[in-house]
Amino acid sequence: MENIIVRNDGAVSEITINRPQALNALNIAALTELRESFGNLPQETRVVILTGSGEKSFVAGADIREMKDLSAARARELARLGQTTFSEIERGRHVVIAAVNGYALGGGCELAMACDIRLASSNAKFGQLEVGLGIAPGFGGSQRLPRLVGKGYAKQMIFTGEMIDAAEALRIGLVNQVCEPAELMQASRALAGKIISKSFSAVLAAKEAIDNGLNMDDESAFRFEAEIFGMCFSEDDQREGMDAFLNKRQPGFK
Ligand code: DAK
Repeated sequence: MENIIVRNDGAVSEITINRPQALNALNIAALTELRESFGNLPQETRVVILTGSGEKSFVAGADIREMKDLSAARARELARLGQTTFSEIERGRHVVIAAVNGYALGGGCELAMACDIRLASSNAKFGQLEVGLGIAPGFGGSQRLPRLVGKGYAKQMIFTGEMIDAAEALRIGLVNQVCEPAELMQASRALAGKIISKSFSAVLAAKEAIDNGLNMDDESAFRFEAEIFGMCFSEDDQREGMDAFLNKRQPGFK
């Protein structure tokens, strides 16, 4: 692949968007490869750490040079490709940690928001800059940002097109943690390590309950949670986890 680097290490895979000449902006080729790289992860991958190459940028948005001359039909195609790729990342059977190592702008901010958890380096900058280019967010930003930070702040970010820094992103709940740039990958790997030490079937069940439940009314969401909870009892990990606790030993999950 030309624009994406994949490194697999047991249950953890690292996917790096690698277009440093354009601050890792996503063109159609990079988006297509990104989709393929998630689709082709090895069976044993449980957690994916997604980052950008270099120390300056995670993803500086969709590739403006490529987008500029798109016809309306190609723009719709691009939007569908971006939306499908991001939805597959969000709904896939992996936990995805965005290690935001610099600019996360436009489509880059939207990509980070499609991940399950976001860690940021202290030099990271976030923004939905689209209105300055004469467009509205097209890769899910108008939907995911208000769900993460609330409608008021999301509207402020989208309507002004201003960037916010990592400290502000932490304050409003857009990121989970801020680290020194040199420690970002180490912190992401440590978090991945904690997740893979637990029952993965239970982690995925919880992911499904959280993601689907957020789009339901309370009554339906609680019923859905009960369904998911019940399904855990048909997994070996439930018996193993509880037996290990009662016998004062460490669980050996599947
Ligand atoms: N696209 C293409 N090239 C980019 C780029 C981008 N988004 N961002 C940076 N680059 C390129 C620059 O053109 C420059 O290339 P050369 O001139 O060296 O050839 C190189 O990366 C280095 O950038 P700068 O020289 O500008 O670096 P600075 O440190 O001075 O500034 C910056 C860094 C991140 C502040 C600046 O590059 C910048 O403002 N970049 C643009 C950020 C931006 O506006 N991003 C949001 C893009 S809008 C949709 C589909 C998708 C979307 C919406 C709708 N539909 C189809 C419905 C998504 C939209 C977006 O993501």
